[in-house]
Amino acid sequence: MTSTHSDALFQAALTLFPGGVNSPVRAFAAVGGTPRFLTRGEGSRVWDADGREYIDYLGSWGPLIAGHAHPAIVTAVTRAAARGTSFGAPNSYELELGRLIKQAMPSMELMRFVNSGTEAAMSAVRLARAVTKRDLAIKFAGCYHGHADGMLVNAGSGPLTLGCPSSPGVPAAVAAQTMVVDYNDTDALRAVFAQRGDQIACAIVEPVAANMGLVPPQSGFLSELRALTRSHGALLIFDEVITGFRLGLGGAQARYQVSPDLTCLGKIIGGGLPVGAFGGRAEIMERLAPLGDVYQAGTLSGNPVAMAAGAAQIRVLCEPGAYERLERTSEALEAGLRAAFKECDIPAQLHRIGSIFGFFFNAEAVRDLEGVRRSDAKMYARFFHAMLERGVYLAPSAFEVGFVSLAHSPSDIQNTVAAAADALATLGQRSRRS
Ligand code: HOZ
Repeated sequence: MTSTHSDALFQAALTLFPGGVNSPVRAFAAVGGTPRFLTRGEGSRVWDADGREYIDYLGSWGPLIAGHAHPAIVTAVTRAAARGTSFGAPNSYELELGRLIKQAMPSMELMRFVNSGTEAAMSAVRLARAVTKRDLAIKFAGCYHGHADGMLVNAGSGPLTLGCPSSPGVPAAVAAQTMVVDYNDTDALRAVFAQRGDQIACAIVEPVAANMGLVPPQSGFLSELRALTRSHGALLIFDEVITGFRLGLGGAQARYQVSPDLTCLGKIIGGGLPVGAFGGRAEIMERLAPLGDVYQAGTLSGNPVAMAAGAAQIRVLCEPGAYERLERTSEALEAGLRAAFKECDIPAQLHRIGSIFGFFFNAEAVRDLEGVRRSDAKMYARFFHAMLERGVYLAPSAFEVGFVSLAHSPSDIQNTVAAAADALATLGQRSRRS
């Protein structure tokens, strides 16, 4: 299918931005073809520069849980912007969003707003190192915590998609301060703590890994991580950039009943505007400047327009029945997709937790990055394009996830399932022929 206006825009973008994009995962590099330039979003739908309409499951990589251009969020943004777009000074919008977050996640006794999940994770790890007076950080293979130097070690998301999970440019001395353990490997974790427990400042984890496709935590993994960090005097950092406010108001920590020392939040608390936050126990957070000596700052942090958008979205999520409705919609999508996969003879694993879902074209169960790597990314690319042609927009990478929003209707789900059944039937025939 030709994509005339998107093609032309992409050619122009190539003259301005490396690879034509301002974030690598957008470039369709792993699935091939020209990225669609999107011109409009409303509810569950997006439209591209050629006027094609798609049912969207990217949701701007997760934050748009209420759907595109939700009226309450648009009104909040418009009102706040009319009163000033930035002050670089305290403002009352910060208080409102801060209170909503603390109510939902009581482990965040004190928090600081930043501008992205990257900043949140980078600052949380720095704080953990200062508090514990130790340097080593544990991260898990295939988890992604943004692109700060120390976190670009065996990382998921774009680095995994593009084949550079440990990026050049990160000094070896910095990378050496990050120890990588396999996700869900409790034995390896015990061994690492047994060997170097007194040097470990923190373990940072996506409680549900969602940047290498969707890989749920196995029973006991998070509680053992909590126990080991606590008993060795290390801090536990939950990166809830994807799971926060997505798996329920209390995020993964409420769902799995494991309370971290520090939590990182990202784009979802900005309703689609650039926001992040990190927070946790007061005695830890009080080490931050200006109270303490750990420096962290940002001119646009606590930006009034972004704060207003985030608060408006959280208020939508607090409406009675919001998460129940999201669960019902997501269940229907899962059931329909499972039936479609069963009909075709393409081996696949479908994972879903709440409104997050992901596919692996793989006959075996997937529980870690090795399993993820064994899945057929080329088949995902074919499936992605087959869905795009049928009006369904999925993440342009086998190593990302899909998001259901409150705006997806029963007929969106029916249409998506019908598109998947048709796409898989075609791909199944093609793979039998080849
Ligand atoms: N964390 C996002 C994907 N899981 C990344 C989006 C981006 O890198 O643009």
